[in-house]
Amino acid sequence: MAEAVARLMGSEQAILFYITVFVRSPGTGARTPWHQDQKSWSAAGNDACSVWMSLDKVPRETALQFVRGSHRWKTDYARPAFFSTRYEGDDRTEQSAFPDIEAHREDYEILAWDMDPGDCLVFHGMTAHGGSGNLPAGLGRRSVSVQWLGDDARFRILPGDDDDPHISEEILRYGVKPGDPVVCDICPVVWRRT
Ligand SMILES: O=C(O)CCC(=O)C(=O)O
Repeated sequence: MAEAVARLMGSEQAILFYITVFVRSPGTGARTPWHQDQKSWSAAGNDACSVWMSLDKVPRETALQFVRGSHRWKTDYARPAFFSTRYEGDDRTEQSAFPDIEAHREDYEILAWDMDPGDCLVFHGMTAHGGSGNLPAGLGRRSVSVQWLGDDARFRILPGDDDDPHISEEILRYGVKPGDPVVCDICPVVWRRT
């Protein structure tokens, strides 16, 4: 996977940033809100991607969906509220509100695929995606999402609640400073072009 993503990013190296596991029990109706992964990453750069793999069969109707070309959007959209709560005084009005893709699906080119266990989707860190879930009765889903960084990705500190997962403090403890490549014991270079 490391070599594949490095080549797809056009990078000399692939740095393992973190791994997420999603477990939806059968009948889960909660859909994943539309979002751009990198808006909650304590790393920014064009060389950054996620690899999403399901361990179960994924029918297209409940698959993770993507807005084609959204990684090139020029607007800096706010991170939509995910599983977090906005608190009083949490004022981030400088960013435009994330578009309501679900209510205006016809305005976007939305892509999704049937997938077999082990199939992988690789997408840019800024590609808008969501809409998955809403599983029919009896069907569960276990998926793994692996976040990768490449040559130009740099460490940054995000406001508390946006840093999700909350790993910046840990990365700081490993000596990485804002503006540095995010390379340390917990974010290793897994593949390097020789
Ligand atoms: O599996 C899902 O529904 C969410 C996946 C996701 O948003 C991600 O991997 O970034």
